Amino acid sequence: MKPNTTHYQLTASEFDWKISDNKTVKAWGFNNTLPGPVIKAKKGDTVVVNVVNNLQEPTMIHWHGIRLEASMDGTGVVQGPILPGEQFEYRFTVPDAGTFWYHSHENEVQQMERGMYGALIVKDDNDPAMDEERIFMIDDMKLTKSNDFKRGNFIQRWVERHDGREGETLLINGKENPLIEIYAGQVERWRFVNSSSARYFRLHLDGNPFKIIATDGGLIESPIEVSEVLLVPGERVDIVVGPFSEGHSFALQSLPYNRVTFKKSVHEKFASVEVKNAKTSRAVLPGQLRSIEPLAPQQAAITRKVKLSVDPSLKRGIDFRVNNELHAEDEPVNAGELQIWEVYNASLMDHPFHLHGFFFQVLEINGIAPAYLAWKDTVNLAPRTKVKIAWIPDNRPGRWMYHCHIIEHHQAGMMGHFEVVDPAKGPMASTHAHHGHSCKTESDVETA
Ligand SMILES: [Cu+2]
Repeated sequence: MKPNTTHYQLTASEFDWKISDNKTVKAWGFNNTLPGPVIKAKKGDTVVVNVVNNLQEPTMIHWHGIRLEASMDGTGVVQGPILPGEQFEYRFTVPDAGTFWYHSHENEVQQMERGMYGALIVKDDNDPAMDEERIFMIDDMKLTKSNDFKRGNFIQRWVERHDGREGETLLINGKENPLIEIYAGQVERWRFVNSSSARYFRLHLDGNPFKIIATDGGLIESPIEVSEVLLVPGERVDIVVGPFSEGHSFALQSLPYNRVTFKKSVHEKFASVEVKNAKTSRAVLPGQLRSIEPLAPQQAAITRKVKLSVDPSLKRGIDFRVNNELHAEDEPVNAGELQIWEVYNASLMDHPFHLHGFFFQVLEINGIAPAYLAWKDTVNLAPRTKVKIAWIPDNRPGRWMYHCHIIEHHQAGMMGHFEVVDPAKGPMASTHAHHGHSCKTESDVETA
C-alpha cells in the first residue's frame, strides 16, 4: 500500500476540563481535550503536525517511541521552544507499528501534569484482527481541595522532588473512574500508555487473565498470558482481553508497587468494566505475531556503562544524577555500531530509563534474561539493579538523549545527552537550540 501523508493541528491552550461530576480543573492540553486527539497513521506514513502554542509559556512536543530524525525529536537540544503565539511544524515518517504517544518536553512537571499529552497509534496490515480496540492513557493529578494544581509547602515540595508527583485523582483518558462496557463473547485489544509523572501502574483486572501482545516497540513474538503487568511512566503495553460472560463485572485496577518512596503505594481502582449482552466474535489472535531477531547474545561484551544515582547535595538537599553529573554529556556513538550498554541504578529507589529515538532489546536484568524478546524504549530499574541493553543507532545523526521518565527526576538532572555520528561525515557542527520558528516550506523532504 502506498504511504499517505496525514495532517494534524494541535493547539495547546488552557481550558476547563471536567474529570468527574464534581471536579473541573484548569487543564493545559491540545484542542481542548484531555488527552489530546489520537494521532493515527499506518506504518510508513508521513505525519505532519502543526503545533500552535496558545499557552502563556513556551512549549515543545516529543514523539515518544517514534524513530524520527533528530531535528523532529522535540527537545531543547534540537529546536528552540515554541513561544506563546507561535507555531512549529513537526514532520516525520512512522517506520514502526505500535502504541506511541506525544507529550510536552518543556516545563514537563507543569505541562504534563496538567494534561499535555496524547496517543499516537500506528497500524499495520498484519495487526491481529480484533472485535474492538481501545486506548487507555493512565495518569493521576495531585489536586488541592479547590481542584487546582498548587504545589505544597517546602516539605511537600521536597517529597515531590524525591518521589515524583503523584496524586489521588486517578485518571483514564482524562476521566475519574470511567465505565467500560464490553460485549460478552468478544475479544478486544487494549492499548495502555502510562502518561503519569511518576506513578507505577501495576495493571490487574480483578484476577481475570489477559494476554500481552505488544510493548513499546510493537508486537512481541507470541502472546503471553498473565494476570498482572507493571507499566512504568513512559511505557506502553497492549493486551488482549476477553471473552467474558454476560453480566460479569470487574474493576480495572493497579496493585501496590513499592518503588521506595515516602508516599506509600496502595491498591487502587481506575475504572469499572461491565459485560453486556453477547455478540459474535470475529477476532483472531495468532500464536505467532511476529519474529524479532536478537541483536546480541546475553553475554555480549559491554561497550558503555551508564550510572543513575541519587546523591546528597549541599545546595539542593538531594541530586538525581547520571554518571555523577547533572544533565550529563555522554560520549558520541557511531551510526551502525552495535551498542551494549549496562545501565546501573546505584540508588535505593526505582527509575524508568527512557532512550529517545531508538529501540533497544533487554539482554539481562541482574544477570537474568527477560521472559520474552521485545523492542523497548523505556525499562524499569529497581534499586541496585543492572540492566544490559543492546541497540543499534541507525543513521539518524544528531543530538539525542536518555533520561529517567519520572518527570521530577528528569528535570532535576537525571539525564544524559549524546550524539549519533554519521561515520562518513563525522560529528556535526553544534546544533544546539537554533530558534524554533515554523519552518513550513514546500521544499520539505517528502518521504514517499
Ligand atoms: Cu528517577
